Amino acid sequence: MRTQMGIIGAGPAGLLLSRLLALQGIDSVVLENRSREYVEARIRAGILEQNTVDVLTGAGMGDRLHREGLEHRGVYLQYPGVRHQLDFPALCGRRVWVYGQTEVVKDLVAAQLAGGPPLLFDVSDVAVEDVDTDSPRVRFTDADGAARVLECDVVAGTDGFHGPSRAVVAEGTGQQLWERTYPYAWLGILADAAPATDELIYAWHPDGFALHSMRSPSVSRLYLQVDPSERIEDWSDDRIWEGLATRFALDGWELSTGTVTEKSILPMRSFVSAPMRRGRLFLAGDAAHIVPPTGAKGLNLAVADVVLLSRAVVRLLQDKETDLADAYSDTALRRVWRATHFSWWMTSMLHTTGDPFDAQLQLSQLRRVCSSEAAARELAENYTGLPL
Ligand code: RFL
Ligand code: PHB
Repeated sequence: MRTQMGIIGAGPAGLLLSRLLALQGIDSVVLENRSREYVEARIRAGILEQNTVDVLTGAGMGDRLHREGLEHRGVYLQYPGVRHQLDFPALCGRRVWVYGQTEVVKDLVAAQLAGGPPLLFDVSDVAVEDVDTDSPRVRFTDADGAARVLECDVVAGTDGFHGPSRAVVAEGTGQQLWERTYPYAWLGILADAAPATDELIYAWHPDGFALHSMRSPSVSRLYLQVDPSERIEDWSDDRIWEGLATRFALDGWELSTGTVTEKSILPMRSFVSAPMRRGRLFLAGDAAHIVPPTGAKGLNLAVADVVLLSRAVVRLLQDKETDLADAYSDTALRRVWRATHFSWWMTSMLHTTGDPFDAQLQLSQLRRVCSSEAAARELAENYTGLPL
């Protein structure tokens, strides 16, 4: 097999990259080691920046998003006795959308399978070779067990945090890694319950952080800060609802409850690797960086990476110019570090540590964001996404 761009991983980064390149006349093949059902059922992020919505719309992926997505003009920040709304359009002229990552992936997979570039599920043994030459290749075993070779001009490692591409970049470059593991985790549930709020609530509470999000007018997505050593088996639905009710408590307001359809515990970490390129292999999305979910940035960063990468690849393959490819890693990493700082800052402000001094600093910061337009604007600009 031969293609211009070999793409490893059919998460949002790989699928969108394939789509953006196809629109520019560049062919690609996407290789995914999981099944279509698995990829479409994975519950992850829920908030799209305005930039992400614009990119998806420009790529012809906006129909269902505009029909079913929920446009939000802000979020609530809560601490005991106070629930304060941040009005994003007033603060920075931008908004965000609630539309699950699973829905973005379903839309992209459907477009790809309806006449888009090849997308192969259930492949295994993916290995990238010769990335320091102009003709890299990807070896893999297809779903029928046959050994295959994909000859490429360029390869994208969009294979997430556990994929093989980052290690290939590390071998040939003096790769640098930065990492922070946080002493908290999120217990997340999906529930058949109409959200009791019009916009997301980020709540600080002495028992720990809680987040009220949603997926639709009838489905709520809720999170509780827990210790990373907690086991999901020890959290009955009643215990989760009680924890949520305590942390979101506010006079005159009541949480809606319903059947819990999914629950899991997610670790929280920050991770950045540089460079995001070795020769003709380019990393994008979670393959190169992870942020804790408090800033809602993971999926949006993956989209920002592939917008840059698609421009660099078009210029490299069509104009035979290397400038954008050479600038890709540094340009992407500047945005990655901004999102890494914002996500760390939101995480640090909202998660209790058990230290009373930390708690006073957090409450002081929250009061500041809720009373100073300058402080609120800083949060709003970062949350809604800085211009691409
Ligand atoms: P993805 O989505 O992980 O996609 C990578 C794809 O590569 C495939 N793959 C391979 N394919 C072929 N061969 C191999 N050897 C392969 N190894 C892996 C994988 O099966 C997968 O299909 O990365 P991408 O595209 O960069 O997208 C990034 C986003 O998925 C991610 O940043 C966010 O979902 C992060 N994240 C969250 N972000 C938020 O903003 N809010 C959230 O609530 C939120 N929840 C989450 C999350 C990430 C999670 N992970 C990764 C553990 C919850 C979870 C559980
Ligand atoms: C979600 O809806 O899953 C979600 C929303 C906002 C976040 C993290 C996750 O900051």
